[in-house]
Amino acid sequence: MTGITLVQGDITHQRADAIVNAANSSLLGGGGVDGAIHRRGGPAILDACRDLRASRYGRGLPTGRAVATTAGELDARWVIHTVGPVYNAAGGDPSLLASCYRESLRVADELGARSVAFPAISTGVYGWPLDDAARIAVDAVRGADTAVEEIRFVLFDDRAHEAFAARLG
Ligand code: AR6
Repeated sequence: MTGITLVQGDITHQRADAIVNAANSSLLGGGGVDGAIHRRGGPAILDACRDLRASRYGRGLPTGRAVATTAGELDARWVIHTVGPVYNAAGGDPSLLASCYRESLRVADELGARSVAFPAISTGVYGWPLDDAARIAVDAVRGADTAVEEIRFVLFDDRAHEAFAARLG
């Protein structure tokens, strides 16, 4: 049985087996949650990301995919990096956003992670409207076939928390 929980706060202060990062294809850091994870997790995460760029993901991590590294100094065993789709004037591809959640859970299953903390992928710099992103995220994790026991959405601000709470009912 998978339980879905919701908390408001900074994901870098969470304890979980795996913490998901809303990264970009370069895997080499950025702003938002990505910047916060690298800052608090320390240089081991960036080192592991550089190794991935030098091996499996020479051209970067494609949108909708996920890959794990050490969690460095975070209170977690792994960071699972995933790349959300950008939302622009033409909209965005919801199947790619759903894929971020599904692929992250697939990687979590491979690792044997029991608890996974997710941020609201694509809802910051990448511009995805919160209510729609919350619907896609909740539907994706509810529909996932996973052995993860706790899926925790960690929402940074009131608006995001309300949007996810409304979807979870
Ligand atoms: N804990 C939890 N949620 C957070 C935190 C935090 N510490 N910081 C921000 N958020 P974003 P994206 C929320 O922009 O839209 C980066 O530069 C934030 O309020 O982090 O997927 C990457 O390198 C928002 O609701 O990710 C990429 O280039 C959500 O996390 C790009 O941004 C996602 O916002 C990815 O954009």
